[in-house]
Amino acid sequence: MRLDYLTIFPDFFAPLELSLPGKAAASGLLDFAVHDLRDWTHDRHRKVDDTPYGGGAGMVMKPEPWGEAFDQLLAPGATVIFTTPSGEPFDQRLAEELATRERLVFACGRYEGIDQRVIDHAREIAEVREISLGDYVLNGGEVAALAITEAVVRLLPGFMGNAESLVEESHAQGGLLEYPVYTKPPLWRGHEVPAVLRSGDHGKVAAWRHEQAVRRTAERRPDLLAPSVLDDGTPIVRATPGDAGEILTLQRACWVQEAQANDTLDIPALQESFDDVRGWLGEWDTWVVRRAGRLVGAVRGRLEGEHTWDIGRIMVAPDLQGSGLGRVLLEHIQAVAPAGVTSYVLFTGAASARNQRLYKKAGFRLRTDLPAPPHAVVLSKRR
Ligand code: JD8
Repeated sequence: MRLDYLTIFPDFFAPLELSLPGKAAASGLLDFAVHDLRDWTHDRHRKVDDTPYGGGAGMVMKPEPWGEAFDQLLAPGATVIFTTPSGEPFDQRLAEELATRERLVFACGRYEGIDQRVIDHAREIAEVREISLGDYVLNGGEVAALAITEAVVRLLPGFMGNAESLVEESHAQGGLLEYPVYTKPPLWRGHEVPAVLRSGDHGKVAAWRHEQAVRRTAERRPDLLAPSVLDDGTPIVRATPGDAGEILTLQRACWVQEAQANDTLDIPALQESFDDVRGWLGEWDTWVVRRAGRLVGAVRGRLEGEHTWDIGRIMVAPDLQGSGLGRVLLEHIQAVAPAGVTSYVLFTGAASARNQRLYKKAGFRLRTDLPAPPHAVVLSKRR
């Protein structure tokens, strides 16, 4: 990847000299250059700004120096990034997209901004992205260019020591915030490292980390938990303890049908009490769907070991069965499985033909080699 920076403050990019070269040179993955915009002025004052048409405070950057700089710098296939407070929000998904480009040219403005014709002109000759680092006002585009550079370059293959860690990160895969991390000593200033992390039980550690990540995200960034929605816009949201009663009611309604289909009442979901439901709501990632306030669907998932996502209790109100809600709940619970999950497992009634059709259509396969609860069959699917 080739990176070019156009700015009236080239020294702003000195940090690149620190962070990039070693790795870049070593891997041949990257080269970069910083350019002083004033190099494309021809007057003795090297003027890059002028007063705004239409009046108002401050100065605007003149178009001519940019035009001449682009004439020299913009080779075919280049992507020009104008960092601007009025740009599209920068996030991990955009970083992953920009990491696929061969050449990025950062146009870093100052003053009140750059003459709009520079952006319009650039769009005629190259891919242009106007990107904002965040909803706050900086004095120029350089800081944003540096931040975008770090977020993009670290995604380049061979750049990060262990690519695996990229998968687990916050915001990667539209995911959860980081779980808390600890290192030695086990006790520090009266603060202990959580015992589960020193248990050696990888399954329990993975489950604790996922539960912590979910809790943090719900507390700090509920927007990241934005529900996926049904075709009619109905959201699938995380269940709360307050949903326990309705979940119990829906569960009983749904498993009466399972009991009829499998000719047995010996089904845990049918036997559970209100407290049982409240109990497992704290252990499973549970999602619900409400229509006109009525809880009409639910599903749960949790880690079994390190890499298996245990799916269960897919419930759809009897009057809505056949509407596709079950399929959407099954897709959703797969989608929200943690990054490290490599397979899904679930079980249903041995005589529950409709459920088994739904799961097989979704790519699950019967697993006669795995132990199944009484009157049930197990199905699994690789992620
Ligand atoms: C480029 C000039 C300053 C902005 C008048 C203050 C990005 N997330 C972000 N916040 N601010 C910027 C940014 C600010 C810039 C320039 C980016 C060029 N300014 C201007 C408009 C109001 N002054 C940014 N990315």
